[in-house]
Amino acid sequence: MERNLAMDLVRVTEAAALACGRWVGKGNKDAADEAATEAMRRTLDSVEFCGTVVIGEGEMDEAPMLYIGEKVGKSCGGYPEVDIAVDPLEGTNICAKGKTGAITTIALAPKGGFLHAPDMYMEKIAVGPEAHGCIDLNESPEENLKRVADAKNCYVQDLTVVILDRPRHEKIISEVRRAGARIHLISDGDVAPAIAATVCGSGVDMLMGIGGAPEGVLAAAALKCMGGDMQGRLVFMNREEKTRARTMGIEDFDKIYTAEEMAQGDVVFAATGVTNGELLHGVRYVSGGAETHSIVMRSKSRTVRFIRAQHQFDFKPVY
Ligand code: VTB
Ligand code: MG
Ligand code: MG
Repeated sequence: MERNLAMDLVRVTEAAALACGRWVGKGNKDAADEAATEAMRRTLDSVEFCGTVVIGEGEMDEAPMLYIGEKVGKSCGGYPEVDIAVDPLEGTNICAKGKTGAITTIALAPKGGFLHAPDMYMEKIAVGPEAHGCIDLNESPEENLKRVADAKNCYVQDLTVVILDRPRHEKIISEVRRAGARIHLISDGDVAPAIAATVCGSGVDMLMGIGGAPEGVLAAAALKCMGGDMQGRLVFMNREEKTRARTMGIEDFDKIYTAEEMAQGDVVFAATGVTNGELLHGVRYVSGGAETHSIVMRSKSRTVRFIRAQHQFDFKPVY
């Protein structure tokens, strides 16, 4: 994978954001998700690689597009073989309600690079480069906060932790509060805040709590490119989930995965904002077109690009 596919991938997330941007606030999360998925699927086929979706919209029988195992990309003759992880619209509810933090996202790894995370929960902790090596899912929130504050040379009271606002997080929320840190409770969408934790000045220092496992792998790809640190541990709700995980090659159910273990090799990550968030601006409509704001990066070079693009609808395929 000598070619840098980053620019190709950001065009894919831009197209998805422009497509679902039309559905912001319209109360229809499925239509928004479908629009993003369709645009992503269509634009992926113009990219010169031979991709296989390993994290996607579900199994073939439940997802018409970008299902696990689906081949994407221009063709397989001579192009690099890669694995693809997508969440065409991360934060479907956010988009439907016009709230903050929805993004479109994709990541790419050499064949076999991504943890094949089933659609289940994952406990996560993520921080930026300054606190690399300081986090441990086996430690209490208080201990993790202390270590991160030390590493960042700041007070625990001044750290901001993003946590999904869910009853399952009651304990972690009260522990973080007891430790004295600030919390930003979000309704959905924990990929963008994990990445925001690695961006100096974003206002986010840490992500903690339980969210989707596929999204955990996407976040891991991004954090690896940015030198951030992340740990994830699968959370099994029942026996079926364990059976399913086993069929996907997961043997140690208690394993704590590092970002490096979830996204191995030379990975590329791209995301575009759909609604405004701590990491990215949402799609903004202007005279004759729209503006998008994206982040795109590659682990090999650790180059992180923020891209503001102006799209003229008269000169583009219809979105
Ligand atoms: C969602 C979604 C997040 O985790 O909350 C999901 O908004 C799982 O949590 O972005 P619930 O089942 O409680 O909704 C994420 O998908 C991402 O990890
Ligand atoms: Mg999705
Ligand atoms: Mg999602």
